[in-house]
Amino acid sequence: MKSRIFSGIQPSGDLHIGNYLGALAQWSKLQESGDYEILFCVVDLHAITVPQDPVILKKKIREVAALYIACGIDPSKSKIFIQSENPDHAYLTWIFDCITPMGWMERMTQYKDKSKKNGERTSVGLFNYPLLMASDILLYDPDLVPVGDDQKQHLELAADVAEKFNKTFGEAFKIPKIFNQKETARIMSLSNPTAKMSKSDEDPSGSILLLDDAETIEKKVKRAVTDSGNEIQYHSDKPAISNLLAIYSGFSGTSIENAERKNKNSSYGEFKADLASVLVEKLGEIQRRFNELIKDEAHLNTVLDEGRDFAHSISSKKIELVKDLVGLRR
Ligand code: ATP
Ligand code: LTN
Repeated sequence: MKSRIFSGIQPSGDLHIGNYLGALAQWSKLQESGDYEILFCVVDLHAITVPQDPVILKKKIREVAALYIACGIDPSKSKIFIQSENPDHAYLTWIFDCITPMGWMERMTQYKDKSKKNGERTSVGLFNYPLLMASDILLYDPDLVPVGDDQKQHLELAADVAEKFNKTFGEAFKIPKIFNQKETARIMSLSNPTAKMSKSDEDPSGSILLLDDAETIEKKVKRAVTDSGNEIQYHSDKPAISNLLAIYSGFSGTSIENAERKNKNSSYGEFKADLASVLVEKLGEIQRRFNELIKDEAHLNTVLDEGRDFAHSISSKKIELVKDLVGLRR
């Protein structure tokens, strides 16, 4: 039997190059190895842990699914589905709610950061977010969960919850493993290299979106902050240039060392122009495929129906086992 992979992205905003390098590009590489059975989910139930406009959310759900495919996920090799179309995710979350100590959840740094903004108005769902993520994963017994560095703590929680369940009720879940590539594991904001590039960042100049046009990309790269000095060098003292080098390396398919060597005699301005052209070319290809896919509603629906049915055929067996172990039976 092939090893299994599970991962997901929230349709909570516009996907950016951090999502591409930290998630989508790695997913397609894993897919191309042919070694795995793969499930990729559009995690819309996670998106509503913060307020969303229903009309925009519907659009984003389809958009993210189409972007998965445009970025290289091939529905004949990997299954793509929408989280809210499989009720097993929310069901298992409730079971996990009931066995997870509050103390484990209160330690989650993403919750602490995100809840600062809204204080008392923060939703219970945002607090609960890591258990919905644990359910996404544990329903499918994946061997690998490819996510960016920022999700490591959530993965560790999922492993702890799985262990706790197995110990309390009997073996039901496989302990998941994180998978990421170090250099592209965390792409930083172009306007603040100490903060990660993020969909929910209010400053649009910090992120390059997968659907940005050429002119916008060029403008954003040109305005990206740089470090003092003038060497194009990957170094902890040079967080801004290191970030641009990581992006360059990720999009041109060359190593960081090669990217440094190639740009050794370039000025910051020349390096940025080179980076912008690499981005415009690669994102242009993605956008052409995306525009085709988003027009063909029937095709996308077929892909998502098939993905949902496949996912449910696996998760429903897990739910039956869990109900049995917990004692939820007549
Ligand atoms: P939000 O800002 O709303 O939390 P996000 O931009 O962090 O969203 P997610 O949907 O939470 O995006 O993440 C989708 C995937 O992209 C995850 O695997 C995550 O680790 C990865 N990812 C997100 N941002 C980055 C980044 N800046 N660098 C590398 N990977 C990232
Ligand atoms: N929280 C994740 C998105 C996510 C996910 C998952 C990733 C939700 N459920 C299951 C991997 C597996 C994030 O990247 N922000």
